[in-house]
Amino acid sequence: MRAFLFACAAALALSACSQPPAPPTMGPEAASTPEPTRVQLTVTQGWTRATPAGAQAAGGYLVIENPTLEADRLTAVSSPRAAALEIHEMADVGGVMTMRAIQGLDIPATGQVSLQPGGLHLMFSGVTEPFTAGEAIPVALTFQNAGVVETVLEVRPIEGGTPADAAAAAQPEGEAAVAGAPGQ
Ligand SMILES: [Cu+2]
Repeated sequence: MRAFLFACAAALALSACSQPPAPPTMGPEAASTPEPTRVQLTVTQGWTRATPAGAQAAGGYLVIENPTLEADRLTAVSSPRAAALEIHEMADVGGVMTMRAIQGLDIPATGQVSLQPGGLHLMFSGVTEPFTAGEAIPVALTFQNAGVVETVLEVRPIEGGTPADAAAAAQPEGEAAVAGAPGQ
C-alpha cells in the first residue's frame, strides 16, 4: 500500500496520476459532457400539404415526444395562418370514418403521440392565404406541464408525401394514430 501511494505520488509529480484538476481552458464542447441531458417534451416532424386555391381547410401532422416521467396533456393549438386550429380524431360513426374535434390530447409519460394522415391530426380552418410548398407554417401547442411549444409545419406538395403517408391513407381503419409505432 505504502509502495503504491509512493508510486502514485511520484506519478502525480509527472502529472500522470488519476483525477487531475480540469484544465480551465476547454472549449465549449466540454460543457455538454458532464451535465445530464435536459429531459423535456418535444414536437418534431411537423408537416402539412399545400392547399389548392380556394381551399380553406388543411390537416397538420407532427410527432409529440414526452421523455419525462410525468404525463402531459395538449390543451390548445393555434396558428397565425388560420382562423381556427383544432385537434381532430378519426371516429367510426355507423361504419363511416369521420373526423371530429377533441378538446385535449393526453401525452403519456415516456411516450409519444403521432399525428398523421388517417389518424389524429391538426385541422386548420379559415385558411386565407394558401399554403405553398416549401414554406413553413408556424404552430403553437399549449401543454399542461410543458407550457407553450412552438414549431413549424413544412409544407409538402399536394401530390406525394411520404411512404408512411400513403400507407396511412390506404388503411381502411384509423389504426395509424396508435402511439409507440416504430420510428421511420
Ligand atoms: Cu380534421
